[in-house]
Amino acid sequence: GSQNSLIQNEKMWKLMQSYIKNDKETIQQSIVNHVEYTLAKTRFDFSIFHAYQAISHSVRDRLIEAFNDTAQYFTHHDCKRVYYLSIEFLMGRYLQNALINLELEDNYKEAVLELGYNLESVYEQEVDPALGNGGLGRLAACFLDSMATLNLPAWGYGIRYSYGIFRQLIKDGYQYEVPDYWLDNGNPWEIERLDVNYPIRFYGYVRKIHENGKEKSIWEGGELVLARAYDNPIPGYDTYNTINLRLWRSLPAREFDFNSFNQGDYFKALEEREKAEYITSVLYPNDSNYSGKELRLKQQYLLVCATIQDVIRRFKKKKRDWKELPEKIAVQLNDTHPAMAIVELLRVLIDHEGIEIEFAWELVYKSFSYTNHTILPEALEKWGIDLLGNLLPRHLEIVYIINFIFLEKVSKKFPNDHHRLSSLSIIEESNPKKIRMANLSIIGSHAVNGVAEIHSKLLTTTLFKDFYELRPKKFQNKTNGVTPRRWIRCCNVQLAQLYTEQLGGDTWVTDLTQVRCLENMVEDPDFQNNWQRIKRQNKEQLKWWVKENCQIDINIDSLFDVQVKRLHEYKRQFMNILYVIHRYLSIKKTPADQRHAKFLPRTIMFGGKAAPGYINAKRIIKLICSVADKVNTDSEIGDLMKIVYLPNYNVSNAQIIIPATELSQHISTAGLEASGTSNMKFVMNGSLIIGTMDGANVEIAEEVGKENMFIFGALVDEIEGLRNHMRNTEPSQYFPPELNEVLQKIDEGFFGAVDELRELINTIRNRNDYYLLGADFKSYLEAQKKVDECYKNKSLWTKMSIRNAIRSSKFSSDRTIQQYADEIWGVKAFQIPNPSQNAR
Ligand code: GP0
Repeated sequence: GSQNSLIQNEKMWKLMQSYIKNDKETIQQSIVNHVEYTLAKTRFDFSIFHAYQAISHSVRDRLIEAFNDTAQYFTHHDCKRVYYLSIEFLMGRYLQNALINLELEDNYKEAVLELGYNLESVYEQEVDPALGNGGLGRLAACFLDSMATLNLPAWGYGIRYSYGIFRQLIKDGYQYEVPDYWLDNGNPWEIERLDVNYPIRFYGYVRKIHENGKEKSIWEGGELVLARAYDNPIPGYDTYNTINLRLWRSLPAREFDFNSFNQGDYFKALEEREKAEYITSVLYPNDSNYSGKELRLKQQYLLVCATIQDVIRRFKKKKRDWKELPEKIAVQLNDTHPAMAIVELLRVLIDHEGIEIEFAWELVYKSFSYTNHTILPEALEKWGIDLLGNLLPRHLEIVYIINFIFLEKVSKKFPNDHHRLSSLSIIEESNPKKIRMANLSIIGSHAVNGVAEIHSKLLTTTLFKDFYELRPKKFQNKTNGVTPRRWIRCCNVQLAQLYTEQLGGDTWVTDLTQVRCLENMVEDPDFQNNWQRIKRQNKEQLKWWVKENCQIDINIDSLFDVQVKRLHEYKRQFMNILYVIHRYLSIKKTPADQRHAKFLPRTIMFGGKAAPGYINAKRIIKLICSVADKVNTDSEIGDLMKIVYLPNYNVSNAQIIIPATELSQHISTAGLEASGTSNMKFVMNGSLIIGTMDGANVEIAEEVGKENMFIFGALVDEIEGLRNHMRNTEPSQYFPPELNEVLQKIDEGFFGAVDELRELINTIRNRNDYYLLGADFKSYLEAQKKVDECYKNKSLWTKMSIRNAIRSSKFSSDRTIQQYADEIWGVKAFQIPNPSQNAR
């Protein structure tokens, strides 16, 4: 009865320690208790790994109280919510980030030290959760941090893969892929929701019935699996708000298939059930590349179907009219991977809730918005209708209906314009026909955005031109950003300290524009010295990392030159290594006694994973490693030049690499890198950029000034002309002589591995230099020359470095997310009260 539960409630309040205290003793007690009661280890003898586990559990306790209160607060205020749907979340390690956001790092440091461990070493115990490929997945992670920090009622939804992106080993210059079973030692950062399970159907058929003169569709048969929720608390900074990343895992459905069990083949029947677990086993390791596998579509639909059920359940908790749906929810699609959510929501509204299709459609597109992350044709998702219709028969029907209604409207506005109609259609009239997920996403959304000015512009003038002409107001730009919590405060503690000292407080962590005030320190010799000291210490740290992981000694006084990102031809790591070869040959041609006068020592570092099936990307790795072998063992070169392949580039080693970098390379063919986000991280950490006018580089140049960067290469408007020229000209005739010389050396077998390296250089020699290395090489050489000139002048370089960092505030993901909130989602902040003021 109600009285009973009231009494119970009162007792509960008394029992609950609301907000555990955070003094040193309480922290130590909670750690030691977890050693004993959670890990069942003795508190008198536990390893550093157990220390990590116990510490994480004690942090988890603190996260959970804020997490529960935040959820309750949002429900109580019935706020409009944002759902960020992404097939990838590249979170990186949690412990340090959680402590910093909870502002508990110092307390834990002290507490843990007295228990015999150094907190920094404890951080190293954590696996790197890598449920993403690269930029797109890491963007989603930065966005969660900003949404929590900005107190937005937001949740992320994704997939809890058992295997994240593979671990990369480099052996004899080749990439090997090792499975990343990251859950081996459990995961203290997640909360398994045994009670949150949704059924997911695949295959089957659609049965039509007639009710009150209307046709109704019933999707039945096929196979059922369950999606189970795993919640990952995401704390904001300088707020108690802690939001949620809900990840789905597939499990066998509880309903027995009595038939197969009764057929007597008990083991066969169990085997069938076990298959369900496989759906969310592995993250697809292709970056910016569509592979068209059925299992991938199953993953996408599982994410979408479970999420929509969860969203609708939450919406229905309160009795209200369906017309309120777009006022209560905003669903953001991170690329087209979760785009079936549009069809799924529509299906539920018409088939289950009995809503008229026109009205249901209005609710859907008002609720959805879509972010595009690339214009590369090979990345655009197009599902064959056979595959899609087989797995999701009702969805295919609905896609046809949406398309029909849409094209009707278009042909009224543009009569007899067949070209336009076929480019706007969701169906590509190829053989077999295909569903274009981008078209579906645009039609089903009220807002579509690119991720940098230049990219958004290209969307409206090329890829989505016809859609733009139809609905210009739908198209927006939201320039990407990165979180200053992880990418300054966590990874560059010294720089953060310097900022805090100079600005008299740490509010810059949530308002990065404040660091612009340091403009007047650029000329200050003390400040410059501090700046150089910090960079040097970060370089020292990377030197040790390289020693340990690559067995190479690098020269701390050399220029640290870094290109770390997924291997892709459009990113042109190939052009970088071709330049490195040229530099090497030039040193060799110079008389030994003049070399040190003519060349500045450089350490050139590469890092990044190649998709397992991407042959040219793997050949580029081989070339880099072959050149590294040659150069690093050449006694004439000494420490004038070292080349390093940093293995297994991931979030946690990015946190070491980026703060130590002095020059970073972002050299994609103009128009092809949608934004780039590591460029922002590098600039924030005082690295200079050598780069093309592409993606966010363009806006970085606007902010920090072109004179503080090394910009080179063809502009986006010149690309088409250059490509035509390339196709019509003998390469050796327009390639600069420096490039021809380098290619010839490779061709001669100077770096070994002749056969495969020849295949690689032929990709640019046979009039198919699609990414225009030949056209940009000359200006790349010139930009490199300027780099050397500037680096010679230490104080000039330092000033440029400072200017880059303090003018980078635009690229905080707080700015990005505030724009999404205001201009796309229409959501407001709801901050939970400080619990110390919270009279319960
Ligand atoms: C774009 F299409 N990106 C895709 C994809 O499948 N995966 C992916 O990571 C990236 C872009 O290449 C980017 O330019 C961009 O900044 C990022 O998405 C986030 O918008 C660099 O990683």
